[in-house]
Amino acid sequence: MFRKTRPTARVGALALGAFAALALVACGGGDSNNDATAAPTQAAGGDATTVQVTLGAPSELELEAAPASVPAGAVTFEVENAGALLHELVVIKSDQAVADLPAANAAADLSALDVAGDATDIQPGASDTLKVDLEAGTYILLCNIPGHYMSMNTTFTVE
Ligand SMILES: [Cu+2]
Repeated sequence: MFRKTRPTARVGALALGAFAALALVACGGGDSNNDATAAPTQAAGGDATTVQVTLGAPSELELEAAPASVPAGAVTFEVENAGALLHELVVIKSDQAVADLPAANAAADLSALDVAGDATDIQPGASDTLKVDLEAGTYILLCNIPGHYMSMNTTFTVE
């Protein structure tokens, strides 16, 4: 039972030899590290731009986004709640000052605003992903948990 026969061992050795030969060809065929420098160009071809959004840090009622400006098109917001409270991300197309946004119950009145997308109910320590298609314009990213948006906001530009 389970006797290793020489033919099997020989096939294995041949396979290893072929693999090694392929690896050598791959290494000699070109510097694969060059692919990394080509990535930004590929992004223009349709891949979504990624924006990192941090909620609840460096202090609880703060919202940070990087980059703050992206090209129009598909945008993926990777949202992390680094705070101790429930937070959320709402993407609003508006060139108003945050203080001038229509408000209700200590929150922005989203029914009166142009909301491009949101990622709600993000628990402390949790993350969420929001994918939206954004046209050029000025946006406000904010957390609309009652009492939060006046300090948890940032301006975001789509060019
Ligand atoms: Cu919040």
